[in-house]
Amino acid sequence: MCYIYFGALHHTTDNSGGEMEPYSETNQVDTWNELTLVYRSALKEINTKFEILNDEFQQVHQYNPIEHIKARLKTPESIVKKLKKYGKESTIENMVAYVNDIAGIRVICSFTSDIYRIAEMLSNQSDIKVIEVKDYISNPKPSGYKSYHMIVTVPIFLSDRIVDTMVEIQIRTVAMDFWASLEHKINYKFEGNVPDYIRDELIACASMVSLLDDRMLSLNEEVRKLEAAGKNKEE
Ligand code: 0O2
Repeated sequence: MCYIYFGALHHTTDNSGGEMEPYSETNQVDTWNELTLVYRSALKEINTKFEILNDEFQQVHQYNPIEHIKARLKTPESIVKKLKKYGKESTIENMVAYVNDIAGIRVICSFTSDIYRIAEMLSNQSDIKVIEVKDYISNPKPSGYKSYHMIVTVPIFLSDRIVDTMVEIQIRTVAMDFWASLEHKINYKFEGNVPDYIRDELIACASMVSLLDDRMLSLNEEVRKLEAAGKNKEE
């Protein structure tokens, strides 16, 4: 049997905890298929974790912090493009070593406060290893982009080994997602050369998104306070 060695950040052990040997001359198609199986499994694991947290929230607090979840595997074309951007050759070893977002999951929340709550709950799970956090909510990108990014690994239990597999998680509000989707489409349309006045308008819209998120959060908190006061009166 051949084993795939998933590079430094994708730690591979056999089921008794022993280290596996790096692979040498494996058929590239088999390797690719095995890799995508592992990344797809990692997406399923993380997706389930978020669903469980959402269900528990519903039970305990009577509301769902997560509006919806989108998961995707990066296409081979996008992987090659990213490797080119990093000045790396398009090999499977480089893809595993340098492309952190082959498996990507986007979690859309109702309110900014939910983003931090959900991120913390996931980070505290014992099988999750947080590799990197980028908080573009506290520190938005110059484009106006806001989102909370985490790179984590999750163990995938195969028949004969455990593979710690990397997943990029982006957590954002509905409003942030709306902005990011349009901005992404505009950038794509203009191939990165967006006219200044459109760029400025996008930055202005990003400020409005932040304002909207803040006001919706305050509104929600006010309603919950009234609900709690109503319940206290009944008791
Ligand atoms: P795709 O097709 O969405 O996956 P990296 O690009 O990963 O080498 P970087 O830029 O430091 O390094 O990573 P970062 O900041 O964590 O961003 C990764 C992803 O966040 C991007 O993936 C986008 O999905 C999203 N993102 C980051 N900045 C912006 C932005 O200004 N606007 C929008 N709409 N999305 C952004 P990819 O690989 O670029 O693309």
